[in-house]
Amino acid sequence: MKPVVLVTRKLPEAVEDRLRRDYQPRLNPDDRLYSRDALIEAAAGADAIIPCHTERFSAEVIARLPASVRIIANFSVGYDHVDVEAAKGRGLVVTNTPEVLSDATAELTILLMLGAARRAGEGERLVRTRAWRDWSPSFMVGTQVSGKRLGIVGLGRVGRVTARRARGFDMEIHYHDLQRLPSDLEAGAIYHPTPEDLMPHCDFLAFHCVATPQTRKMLNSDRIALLPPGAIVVNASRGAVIDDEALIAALKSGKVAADGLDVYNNEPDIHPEYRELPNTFLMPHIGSATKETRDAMGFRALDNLDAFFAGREPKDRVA
Ligand code: 8YV
Repeated sequence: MKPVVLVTRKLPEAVEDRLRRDYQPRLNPDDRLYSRDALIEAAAGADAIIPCHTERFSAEVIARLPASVRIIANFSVGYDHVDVEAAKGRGLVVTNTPEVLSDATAELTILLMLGAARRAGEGERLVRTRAWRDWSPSFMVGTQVSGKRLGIVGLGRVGRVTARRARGFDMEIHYHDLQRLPSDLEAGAIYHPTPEDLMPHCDFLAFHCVATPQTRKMLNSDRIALLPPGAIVVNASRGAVIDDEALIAALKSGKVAADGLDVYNNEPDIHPEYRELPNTFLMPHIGSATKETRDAMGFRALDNLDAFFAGREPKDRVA
């Protein structure tokens, strides 16, 4: 008997085709969002779940999952939506989809840097609303990206691709991570052992770290105060790493010239002031949203499922 797999969201066609071939999938063709209770109900009799970051597996949800469920094979690299300790406690295997989305997420980060620095949101709004009337040497003057210093928090797989792309703009790369990387991975990036050491070197600051209790509100008012005046902040990791009130105050005062955000606290009900400010460049959590990457994420989740049901260790096991 093929294992039963609950798939919480509509996945790319090629991924769903493979699911139909190898499993008994419970698909979600209308892509409706499951409530917590509906998710638990839909998992009845399932052997596995493929969720996205839109489903939260708190300790309470994990405790209520039917005993038949043995693996959560996430369609995401981030797994902060899963209480990993609770999963381990129940003997549930958890996997993620690293590597395959690094290029797409780094591309989006570069877009955020360019969009925020060159005021792309403002410019687009001006043209679209027919409010563009004139041109002058002082019109829509932004911040040049080329040759500036980019500070990266978390020089992991995505951070390193962002660094490579940014070098194409002759940027000098600085980084903070829990540990200094070997020099072949650093590729000339300058290590700072604490976020406080990193901040003064960031004309641009990009987050590529995971959301944990330790990184929650990592960008707070004390650290913003250490940034050079007119720094630009971008985030394509998780909203939790930013203290929204502190960043909004800095965007208003000009201490931070602009930000580019793809991820937020409490998505999609983001802090309303981000929408009101002119110097924010805002994307709706689309870091990995390319056809190539979404296919690859699905296949990677299925590779993990295939290994698990063949009695092998899934490659991307995180619990
Ligand atoms: C996805 C992401 O869009 O993989 C992640 O961690 O944040 C995004 O790339 C989303 O999480 C898919 O579930």
